[in-house]
Amino acid sequence: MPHSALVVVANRLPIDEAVLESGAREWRRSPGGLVSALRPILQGDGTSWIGWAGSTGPAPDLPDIDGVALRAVPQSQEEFENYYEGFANSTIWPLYHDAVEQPTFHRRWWEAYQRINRRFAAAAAEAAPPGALVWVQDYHLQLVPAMLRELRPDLRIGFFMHIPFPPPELFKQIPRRADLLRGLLGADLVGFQVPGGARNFVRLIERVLGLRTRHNEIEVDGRVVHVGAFPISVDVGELEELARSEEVRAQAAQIRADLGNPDRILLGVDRLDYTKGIEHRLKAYRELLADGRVKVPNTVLVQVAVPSRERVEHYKALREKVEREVGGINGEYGRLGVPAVHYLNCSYNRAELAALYLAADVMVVTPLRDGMNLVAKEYVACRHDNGGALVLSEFAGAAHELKQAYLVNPHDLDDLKDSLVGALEADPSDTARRMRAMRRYLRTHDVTAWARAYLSALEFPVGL
Ligand code: ADQ
Repeated sequence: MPHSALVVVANRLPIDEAVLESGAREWRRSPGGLVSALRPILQGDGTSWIGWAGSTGPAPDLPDIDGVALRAVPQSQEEFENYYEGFANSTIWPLYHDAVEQPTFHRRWWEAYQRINRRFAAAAAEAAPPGALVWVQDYHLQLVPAMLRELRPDLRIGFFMHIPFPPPELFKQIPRRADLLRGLLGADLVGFQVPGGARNFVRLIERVLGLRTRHNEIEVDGRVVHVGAFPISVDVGELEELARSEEVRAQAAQIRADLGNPDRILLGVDRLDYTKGIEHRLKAYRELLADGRVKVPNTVLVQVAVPSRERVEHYKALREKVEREVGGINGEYGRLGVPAVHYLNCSYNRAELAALYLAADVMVVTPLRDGMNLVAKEYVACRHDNGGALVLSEFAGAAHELKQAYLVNPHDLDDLKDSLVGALEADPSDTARRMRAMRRYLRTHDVTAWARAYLSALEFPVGL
């Protein structure tokens, strides 16, 4: 039987509540991300999206968005603290990112994680028409596939992990490791960003659960679970069109002028997260200034760091450290009216981001570990002029694909400094050759190609 309905299950619904000038509130579709990826296929009867609306307390009634029914899953403040800030973002997130910060574990966090996962599974079971495909997203909801299969064995279930999946030596530290693996095995297809994540998962299934595996197939309860790598991407066409627009090009020129028309602009755009390597980047830049290899005002660094998970301890500490470092660099190397680092915490719309990308000579993407990193791909997608150079960490999933970037080990300060200088001083014909090759690759590996590859592997009839 063809599966015609699609139900997406993700921690967050693809909407934000906006407060209008009149004081009235309105729900708006969140820009970018998964929702744009899935828009072309989120059509047809029975299509829905299940997730949290963003505030604790009872679930709000929500309007349909682009014909997709939105169903909010509620959570209390205490559940938010234990499930989201606790188990998801203080146990799983650091552990899956090479434990670059110390993961912590509390039994009450795990209990809340189970409870919320069960609530999501129940909501999906209620929303899904017979034989539908339910696509569960990310590390917040690893128990949902098995819980949902128990409630609705008629469904086809997919799971996609947006963040890295760690090697067995690390994963095995989690006190409830077998439960997590069994949760994921409820899916028909478990997708990861890169082949290494898929390999780690299969090895763990053998070692922790002792199940038989063959290549990327796992036999469990008389079913076969498929495992694979599906690198996510961006809407290349949309970004390129935006970046080509008169308005964005003018905005890019204005940004350069506002910065005092320096010879070279370095740019970092990240969520303020300890996995993104912001501190390492600042340290490298500071040493380059100290060595005299980079000089203000010829060169400036713009670092956009949008705060996230602000109540979690590691994030508070990071924000303070980054602010202190930026203050130190500007105190030492800035001039009146010309800071060495322009540090911005605001959130930008797509056009503003595209203008920043167009204005930047060197994009610095140096995470210590990252599932994919969409910023790197967005930068390439926007550079229709084949201008600009991308400095990219080997530890970002994107490095497996964007091989012509200036690849760097962000843990090695000298390598980071040399790569930054290499990119700053590169011959324009070399940077253009690299950019052209990366753009050629991305054009055929955009976000629609990602969704199509994943859903075809699940035998979902994709009209893409
Ligand atoms: P994130 O860790 O959030 O995603 P990333 O892939 O870089 O990291 O995506 C960030 C997104 O936020 C980008 O689309 C970027 O444009 C946007 N953004 C950043 N700063 C912004 C700002 N100031 N204003 C507006 N928008 C901003 C997780 C994983 C990644 C994986 C993605 C998708 O950690 O590894 O690539 O999911 O699977």
